[in-house]
Amino acid sequence: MAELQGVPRGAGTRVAIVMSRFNGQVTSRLLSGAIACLTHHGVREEDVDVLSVPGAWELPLAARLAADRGAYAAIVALGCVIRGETSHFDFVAGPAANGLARVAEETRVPVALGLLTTDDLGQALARAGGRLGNKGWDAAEAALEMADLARRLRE
Ligand code: INI
Repeated sequence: MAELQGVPRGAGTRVAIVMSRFNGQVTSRLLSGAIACLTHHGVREEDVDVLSVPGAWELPLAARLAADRGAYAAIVALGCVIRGETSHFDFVAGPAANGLARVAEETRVPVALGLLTTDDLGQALARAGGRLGNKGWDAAEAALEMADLARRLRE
């Protein structure tokens, strides 16, 4: 029996981060966490491209455009949808998450979900470098692990 698990190896790994500017005080912190994680694991700064989009709704298309370039081993998607701020939370958050999953499945480029969906700003900040960690870091680490798993399975 073979057990395969990727490890977050950054050296030589090209990564795209797609980040939404909506709720920017949260997403900028997710971005800092993601970049800190990539650097921690040895990803070179010149191997990271950050694609900035208006809101979470735009994340799947940006991820698809990035995946279609064929240049990135993984994509990290960062965003923040706050229920209290929108009556169309469900129209944005669900499709964004589902769309990102579809991009990963259809292109086979791992897409990590660093999309916060919270009831209020406090919950979001707690997960963006606050007392509950930084989901940007977590997403970046998952992206590197999945990139490595994909690499191993191709070998
Ligand atoms: N986009 C978000 O990323 N978070 C939100 O909380 C949000 N709210 O509250 O509406 C949001 N809306 C914008 C949406 O993602 C698109 O950018 C916009 O509809 C233009 O297509």
